[in-house]
Amino acid sequence: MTESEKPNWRPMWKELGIDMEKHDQLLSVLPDVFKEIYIDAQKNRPEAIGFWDFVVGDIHGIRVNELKKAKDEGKKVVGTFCLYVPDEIIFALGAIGVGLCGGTNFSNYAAEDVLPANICALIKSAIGFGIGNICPYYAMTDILIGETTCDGKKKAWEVLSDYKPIYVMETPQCKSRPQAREHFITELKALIKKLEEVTGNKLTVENLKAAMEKISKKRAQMRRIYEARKANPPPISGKDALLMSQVAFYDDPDREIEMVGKLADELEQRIKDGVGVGDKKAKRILISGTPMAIPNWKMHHIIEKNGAIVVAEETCTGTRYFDAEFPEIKGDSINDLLELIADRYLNINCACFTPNDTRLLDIKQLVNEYKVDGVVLYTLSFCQAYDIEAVAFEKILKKEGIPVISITTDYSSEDVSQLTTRIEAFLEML
Ligand code: BJ8
Repeated sequence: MTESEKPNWRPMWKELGIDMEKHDQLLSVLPDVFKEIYIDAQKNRPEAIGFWDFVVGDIHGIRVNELKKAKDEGKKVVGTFCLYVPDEIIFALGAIGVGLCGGTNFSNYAAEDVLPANICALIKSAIGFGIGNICPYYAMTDILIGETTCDGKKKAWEVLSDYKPIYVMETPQCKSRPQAREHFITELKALIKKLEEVTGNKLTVENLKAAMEKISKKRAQMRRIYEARKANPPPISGKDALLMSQVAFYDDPDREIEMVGKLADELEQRIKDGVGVGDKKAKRILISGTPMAIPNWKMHHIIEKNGAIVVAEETCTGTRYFDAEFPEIKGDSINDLLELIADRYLNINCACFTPNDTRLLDIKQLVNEYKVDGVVLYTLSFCQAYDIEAVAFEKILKKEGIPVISITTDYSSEDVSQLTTRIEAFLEML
């Protein structure tokens, strides 16, 4: 669809109460940034990635319109901010889940009066989008689901509750203890009760199983993309793989299964044909740390602009999204299925939990499987959980002979030249 063929979405945005002046400013910048980073800076991209280019070009268009239509038909839209809130339950109850993490400092101005200056960029961005009425996805939500992962988020939900209906799910802090599983299942049941009230639908073994199968299929297709990235040269850039993952948070799961599947087919064919992005000698980088919500493409761009290729991300916009899986979707009761869900979700290794040694094991496994030359430990400023783990992980990885660099940054572009210098030196050292 060309620019002139695009439907006029402005009446929809106005109807949603979007701050049009700010929204226009945002949409006047984003396409240029995207063009610079994705279209102009990359060569030999897979053809199927055109779908994602389109999605970003129409970021507040077709998908928002789909949500609007679904709402007109009585469906509810549920906004989430963390992988620990199971999409399976949301979709089983006939609602639509959309990930709302913010990846740009554009919305910070709206959060400045309600949040301290020294808070993680992801929280500031997400809260700014919510209360500044800039994001149509927020405007579409009937309820937001927060969670008690990091302290910043916990307190941010209190702020957000003045503007939007929000329900907070309590995630256990010591997830490896046996009682954590029990506690998480109790919390899942409370979430179900809340969402049943909101949607007017009842959770059944059948609808939960169907949703588990659907969301699993989506994760399985994403896993294929990552499998393909193990090839040398990788058939897709880190930037394009990141984009695929970022869009998966808010797109329709059925369409994702289809489109990610098509992309995976193409990547597998490219590997057979010996087609890749970059050359075989390019340094292979693993990024590990805090999630990169759309449009946070900064780190990948710096690394790939300097001739290396990001081959995997140990992040929630990377392997943590799809790594853990149900062994088999079977059970005769909701309880049986919730046990499967709890086990799958408690297997996500986020720094908000203690102990979290399994994350280090994941990093080492990825280094081996993806033949990684160097690890970038990526932390958003003021994210204490990931920052503290980065200090320990850097020491351990270095001791084991794995080259590593620790980067703490935010969404601004002020440190780009400084980061570029550090990455260039790191790549040279590899
Ligand atoms: S499962 S990583 S999505 S909590 S970067 S807001 S932790 S101060 S996003 Fe996360 Fe769930 Fe964990 Fe993943 Fe806080 Fe850190 Fe900010 Fe973070």
